[in-house]
Amino acid sequence: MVDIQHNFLGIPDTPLKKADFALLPIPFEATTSCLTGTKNGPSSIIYASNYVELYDEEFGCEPYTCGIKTLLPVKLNYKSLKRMVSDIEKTASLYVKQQKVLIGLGGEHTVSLGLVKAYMKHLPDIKVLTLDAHSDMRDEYQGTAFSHACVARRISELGCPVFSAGVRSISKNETDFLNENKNVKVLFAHQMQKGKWADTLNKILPSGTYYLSFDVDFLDPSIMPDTGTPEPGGFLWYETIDFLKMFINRKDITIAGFDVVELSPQKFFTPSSFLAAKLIYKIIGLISVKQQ
Ligand SMILES: [Mn+2]
Repeated sequence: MVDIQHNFLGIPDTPLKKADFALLPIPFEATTSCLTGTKNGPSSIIYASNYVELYDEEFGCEPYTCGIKTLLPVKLNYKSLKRMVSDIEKTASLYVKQQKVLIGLGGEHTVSLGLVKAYMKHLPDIKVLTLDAHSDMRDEYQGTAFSHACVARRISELGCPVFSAGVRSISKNETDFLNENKNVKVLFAHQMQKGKWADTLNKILPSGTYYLSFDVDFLDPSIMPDTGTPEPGGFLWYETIDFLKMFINRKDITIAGFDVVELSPQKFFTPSSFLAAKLIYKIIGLISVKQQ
């Protein structure tokens, strides 16, 4: 048996004071539509992260030395979805106000609503970029306004600008909502297939402080099959990393926090969970190398 620690990357526990990053597992699953299992996302990613190489050959360093604190999972009260969102907000606020880069580990996409609410309290001018196969702009889905399919709409209703890219599944009603709302912008996947989409997307994104919400179904199902609602025509590893590099390295942009959501591991360890763990470590690396 391999001795797996319950810290992200298997690193020794880091005191919060010494950590720039705080990783918050949120095993929230209440409204998944197709493949279930997002509640197992955080534990599967943390397990897989034990096998991620700590040294990053691109950055020439071990980015974990910036300090990554793995927090205890958020306690969720399943009696009320609204209450669950506010529990996430309350827990996240504790770390956002200490200016930690908070990493939300989903769980289904609804968790982003609680996380963004926490950020808006402390950084009212924050903007949200969501990379997602779906626009998540429904007013209601399967009888609830707190469905994963409504999360971007709920976030936009908080008054913060929402930019969404990679979308390749959207309803007529959501399209009407987009056309009527100026603080929501979508770059569709079909508009990103030709040429340098990373450039195009960066031109759309104004300067400012951002919260990045990464739904793993942004990626192509060939490299990310373990997700609730997989959609063909997604994005591959290097093009995604190239975009993140351009975005995070921009001098006029700061990333205050991010989440990785919607992993539904069909087994405890899958290549998808390893990919998600490596993606999180890459984003940590990009943010911490930029800060130095
Ligand atoms: Mn999605």
